[in-house]
Amino acid sequence: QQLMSDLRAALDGQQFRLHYQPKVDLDQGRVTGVEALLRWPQPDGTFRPPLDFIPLAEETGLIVPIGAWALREACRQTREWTAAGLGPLSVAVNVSPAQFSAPDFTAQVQQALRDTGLPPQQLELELTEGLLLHDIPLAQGVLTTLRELGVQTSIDDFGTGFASLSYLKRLPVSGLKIDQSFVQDLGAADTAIVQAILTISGALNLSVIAEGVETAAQAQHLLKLRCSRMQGYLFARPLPPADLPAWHRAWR
Ligand code: G
Ligand code: G
Ligand code: MN
Ligand code: NA
Repeated sequence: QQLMSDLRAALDGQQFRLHYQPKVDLDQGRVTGVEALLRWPQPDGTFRPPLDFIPLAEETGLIVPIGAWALREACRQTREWTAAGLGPLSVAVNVSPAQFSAPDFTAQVQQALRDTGLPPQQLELELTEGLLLHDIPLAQGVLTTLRELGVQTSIDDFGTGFASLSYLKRLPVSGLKIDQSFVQDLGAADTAIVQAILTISGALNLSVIAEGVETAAQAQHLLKLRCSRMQGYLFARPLPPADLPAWHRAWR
């Protein structure tokens, strides 16, 4: 199929890029890190959106080498920023199910850290509920190894999957990302859900960040609920790496 051979060619030709979306802590008034998001530049100057090709890449297994490239590149770029004095900055990399279940996944993570010199504490891996619940014993093993390495892990799009809260105590993750759907309106039901997530996170000692914050009103509301870590268009869109240092210096 055409898309698949295009993907393979893009990988071989090192055409993929990463953009980086900042994460901020409004209490601390600082940038805590960035999330790396895969971009596929097209000849006409546009970017083909990840949702267009990640599902097929996942199906065909191509996501494994693409993901390995993204992991290494994100570590390399963040180490470079740190060396340039732009820190301390953590980088979050999205991990797909096929990547996570590969037997050598933790070895890959270790290798990327070793090769780039990025301290493990500066790397975070974003995992989805579905990925974690698909094979809980496997997830427990991988998460435990990552924790021993000092790598942070978070559950992405939290609240949209089918994770029973009881699984949270069996999965050694370091944080949760509140899905943007709960942030959009923050009506009575959403507020209650966000409060519940914050309460359980406090009890389990998990970090929490709200995603998809687009307006000052949403940010105010989240602050009132005592959620001070946020990510979203209000602060910055995913940025090409060349634009991050200037954005970082300008942000207060
Ligand atoms: O910017 P946005 O359109 O970037 O991302 C769309 C979706 O693609 C999100 O669910 C995001 O988690 C996923 N995604 C972005 N980059 C990567 C990546 O490097 N690996 C994987 N597995 N998913 C990614
Ligand atoms: O699945 P994941 O949470 O990794 O994907 C994040 C997705 O959300 C990316 O496509 C990213 O570009 C997008 N995104 C980031 N901030 C905002 C925002 O404030 N509003 C909206 N609508 N999307 C956002
Ligand atoms: Mn994510
Ligand atoms: Na998310």
